[in-house]
Amino acid sequence: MRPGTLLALVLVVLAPAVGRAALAEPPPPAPAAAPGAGPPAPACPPCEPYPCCECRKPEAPPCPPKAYGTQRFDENWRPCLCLDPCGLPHWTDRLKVVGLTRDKALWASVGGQARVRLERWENQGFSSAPEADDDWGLLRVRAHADVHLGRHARVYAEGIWAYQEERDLGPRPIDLNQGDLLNLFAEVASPVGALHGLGVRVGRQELLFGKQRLISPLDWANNRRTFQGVRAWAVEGPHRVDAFWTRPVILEEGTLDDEWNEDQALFGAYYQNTTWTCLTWDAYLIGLWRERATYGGVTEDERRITLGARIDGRIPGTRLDYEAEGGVQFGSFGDGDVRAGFASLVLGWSPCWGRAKPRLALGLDWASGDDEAGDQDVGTFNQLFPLGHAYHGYADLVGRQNLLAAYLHASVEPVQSLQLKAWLHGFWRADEADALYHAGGGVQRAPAGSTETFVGTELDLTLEYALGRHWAALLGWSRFFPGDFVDETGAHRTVDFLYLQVAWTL
Ligand SMILES: [Ca+2]
Ligand SMILES: [Ca+2]
Repeated sequence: MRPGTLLALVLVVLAPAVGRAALAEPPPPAPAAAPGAGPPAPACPPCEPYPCCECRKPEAPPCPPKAYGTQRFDENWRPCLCLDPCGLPHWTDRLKVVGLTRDKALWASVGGQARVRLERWENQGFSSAPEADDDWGLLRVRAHADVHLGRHARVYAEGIWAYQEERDLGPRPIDLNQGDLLNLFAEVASPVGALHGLGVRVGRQELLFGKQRLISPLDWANNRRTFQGVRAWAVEGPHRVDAFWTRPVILEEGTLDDEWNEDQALFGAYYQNTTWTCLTWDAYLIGLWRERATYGGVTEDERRITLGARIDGRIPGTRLDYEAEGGVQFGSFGDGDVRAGFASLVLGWSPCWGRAKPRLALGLDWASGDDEAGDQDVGTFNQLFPLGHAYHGYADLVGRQNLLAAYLHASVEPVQSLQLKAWLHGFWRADEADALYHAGGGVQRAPAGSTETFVGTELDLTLEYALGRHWAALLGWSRFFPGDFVDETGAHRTVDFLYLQVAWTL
């Protein structure tokens, strides 16, 4: 793709977004102050220390929901069902509560998303080969229908069409899908938002747990990840437990040809506790059975259990927040044992410096590696099905396996809905006998006898702009500076990644 073509594509992508800016829905009117209620609240709330920790009180679900969900089937539009459709804030909201019978006992919610991304790479794979400099476009469209039968049953269907253009080395499996089902499930459950209840969901379904470190629909990929099986849950006030048994779905580029992977099973139980306003915590057990998995050149059947926990909170009386997650993995690999683990810590500070909502954070990660290749004992952590893109640099050169990593992060919001973010990462191999893995979990670079552990540093800069609930734009640049290990084991050019993404969601 020539630079002129790229620029034209950018303009085509941006034009509707800019045009829509003028036509965007007006902000909802400020509620009129009741007589004697005093002056209206300032537009920008004062920055104060985080309040004391209290028991969380149940809140009535809002209409419309505050935001569209990463998984669209998690959105709760029922509170809008009995309102005057003409009174809903945006015309697209009327598509969320379409009565199919006069009494609306049968009703549907429809929606979707169109997303385009342009990517420009230099020195892919640390190489100076001709195809290492490349640019391409990605386009995908998703559409869903959520049909409710009374208060306790629904059928949810979501399709995807994903397309890639101009990649010299051809499309990757995560790029293409000429029409397939991301979700198709039937569900019987207590009403959404009920304080106590049970539910069960059967069919093809996306999965997302915690902060997506281990299980995620991987929204960054053009072709999202999905699973097929059964999930059941129980909710009792602030306690929720989910149990699931699924197989991952193999993405194929043809129409309606995605099928579950009979060689793999993902199952487990995930508990979430939201008792307190200042912290939430989760605990989980996840099993992954894989036929013919490969570690260190050895292929065997893998039986791996992950036992983990996560805590996420704010420290009352300060502007400090934290998040920690960790776990152990055990099981078998052929006749050998699996012994692995991971830990992740994030410490954040949101100082009261002006109105730009600054935040500074420090992150540390460890994921175990293997200390001896070629045998059947595995020490390599298995990152399972993560949103790898979110954690170890946006160039996706590093994954959560055999890894020591640290990063510094800063973000500001100079004007409303515009966010500037920066990260500086450092990466090391946890064990010198094991490989460097990429964000997809595969081997990025074999150890090749190197005793160097320093993999490199990466600088990530992003500019995010959201226009209401519907438009979102993302401009980003990443540069990866190879370290001693990459230098010693092959091509070692500095990698650049520039991208622009625009999405419209309804
Ligand atoms: Ca397909
Ligand atoms: Ca080993």
